[in-house]
Amino acid sequence: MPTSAPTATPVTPPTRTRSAQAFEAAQAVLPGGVNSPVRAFKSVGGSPLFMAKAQGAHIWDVDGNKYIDCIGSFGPAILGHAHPQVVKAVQHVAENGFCYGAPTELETTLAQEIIAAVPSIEMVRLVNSGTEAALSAARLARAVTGRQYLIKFAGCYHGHADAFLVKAGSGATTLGQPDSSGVPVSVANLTLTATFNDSNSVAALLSQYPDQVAAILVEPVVGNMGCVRPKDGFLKDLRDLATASGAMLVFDEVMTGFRVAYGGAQSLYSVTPDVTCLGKIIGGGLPVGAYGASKAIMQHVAPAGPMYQAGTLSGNPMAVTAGLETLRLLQQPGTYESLEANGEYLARGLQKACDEANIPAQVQRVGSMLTVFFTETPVVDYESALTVDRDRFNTMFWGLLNRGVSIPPSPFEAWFTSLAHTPEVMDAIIAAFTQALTDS
Ligand code: HOZ
Repeated sequence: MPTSAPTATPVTPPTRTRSAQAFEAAQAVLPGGVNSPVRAFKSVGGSPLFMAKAQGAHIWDVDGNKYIDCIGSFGPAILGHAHPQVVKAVQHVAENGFCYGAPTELETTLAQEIIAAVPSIEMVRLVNSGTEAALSAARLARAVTGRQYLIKFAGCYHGHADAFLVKAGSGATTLGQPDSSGVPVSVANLTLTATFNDSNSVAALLSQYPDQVAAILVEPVVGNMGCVRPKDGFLKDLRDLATASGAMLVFDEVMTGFRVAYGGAQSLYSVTPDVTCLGKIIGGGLPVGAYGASKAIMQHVAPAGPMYQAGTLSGNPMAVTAGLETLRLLQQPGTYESLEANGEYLARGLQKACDEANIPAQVQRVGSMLTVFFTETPVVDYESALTVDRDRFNTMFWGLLNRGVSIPPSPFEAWFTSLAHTPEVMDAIIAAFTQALTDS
């Protein structure tokens, strides 16, 4: 029974006329009015907010309303928005031209930083997005092994390449389109799906397709069906299964790289994949991706080897500079301790609020990634993620937004907090959440 359930305090939504007008205009020229489906409010209803600026832990919409931002651009904004040192560095390089179609020394420096941080990487290729990183990693695994099949996990999302839009999480699940139209059946048939946190499901596929699986791809901490932790031993089991079967283990650390620990989930859980995908934080908010592995594996990539992959804007000076400056700031002592302590404080506060209101919820968190799942069942895989109470989520989403807190418009996304999310900011989120629990 509730011990100290808060009294309901109705809230008056702020004016969002200009956002509504902006959405109207956008819908005429952009499919669904957005450039990425996860930004749409299709599953929560209403029009998306159009944003004007962001600073630190806060973001402002075009109507001038201020929100605490718990989206963090879906991952990159780990320092908080518009960190002055990053802004200054990007301004400085911009004055020398935006991109050259020729190599720069900056790219080598970023590669050196990544290699020093991420245990599995001895050599890295910079690309422009997490999608590019994942599709290149799959091609690399196929090139090295000479095999065709991929194993992914239901509810994991590795960007929007054809091979991965099979039981995909993130916006694909939010919109009820985990298998996309337009993906050739012959391509989709090469992607086998296993159950996250169930290594037996992987073992079964490997024995069903002996010597045919090129890669086992996994988000080592899932962010794309909401935040789902790996059970003890699960990642190690994947490592052992990959080694025994000759498949490559690919960690998609686009979200978790430099987020759950400086060296990513592989350093947090001490499991070394063959190939690692990165993105988000390593571009400091500008478009970037990367994939890396041992030198022996990466020597297969053109022009060193026969696997072709290329990009006009890959390694452009602005994105590389934003990434480099971000990594340098993350190296300051206490960074990850602070992200952990403040993340834990937030998660405890949110769980306590649900418990006291007698509302079934699982607040799941790793470091500064977190999801509130409104369900009685701990979420360990896709099936359990789908048990969430979507109506309650929608009420919470609007309750928070109307009280000045912006979270992803989907129950199947992680919230991302930053170094700018101080305990005072967390208190404000918890207070808004506690009040929002009384909404109906
Ligand atoms: N993985 C991100 C959200 N789950 C991608 C963001 C996007 O698709 O725009």
